[in-house]
Amino acid sequence: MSDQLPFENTFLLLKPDAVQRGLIGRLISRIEEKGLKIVAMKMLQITPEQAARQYECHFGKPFYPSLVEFICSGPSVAMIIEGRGAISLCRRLMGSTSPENSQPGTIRGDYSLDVKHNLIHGSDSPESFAHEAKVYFSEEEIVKYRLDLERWIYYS
Ligand code: IDP
Ligand code: MG
Repeated sequence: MSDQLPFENTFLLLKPDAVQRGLIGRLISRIEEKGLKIVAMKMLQITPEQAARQYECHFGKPFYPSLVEFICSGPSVAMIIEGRGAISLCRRLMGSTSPENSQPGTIRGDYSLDVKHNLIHGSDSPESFAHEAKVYFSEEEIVKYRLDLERWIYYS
């Protein structure tokens, strides 16, 4: 159908607070249960250089130094996700940045109380995805495969 959103990839990062709070499995389940496909995934300790590349759009903002310090403060889980309209869909699954606006039912709305410790990062545009994915993954680390379930998830 022509009105369906295109398949696209997005970059998600389960931040150090998600790992420390034992929420890795729960948050990945939300992505899988929605029908999205994980095409790359790794746990890593983010370096200040990687953090600076990922968050270069926020350089100079008051919260930038504490954001970089936080994102490097413990292991994170980096993922690339594929699905129809995956970028905006994952942003909706994540919920708003600010705790006052993140709705119950979203990841941040259900599990976070703080603008900084908000558990998850997601690309906000195809350009951000292209930039962020390169910080953490090589092309060879992105796996191309079909889920047998796809015909039960997508109208074709
Ligand atoms: P997003 O993660 O919802 O895209 P951005 O505005 O891109 O939000 O901010 C990047 C990250 O910086 C946020 O997820 C949050 O961890 C942190 N951050 C944003 N605004 C503030 C703030 O006002 N104080 C402290 N940390 C902030
Ligand atoms: Mg952002």
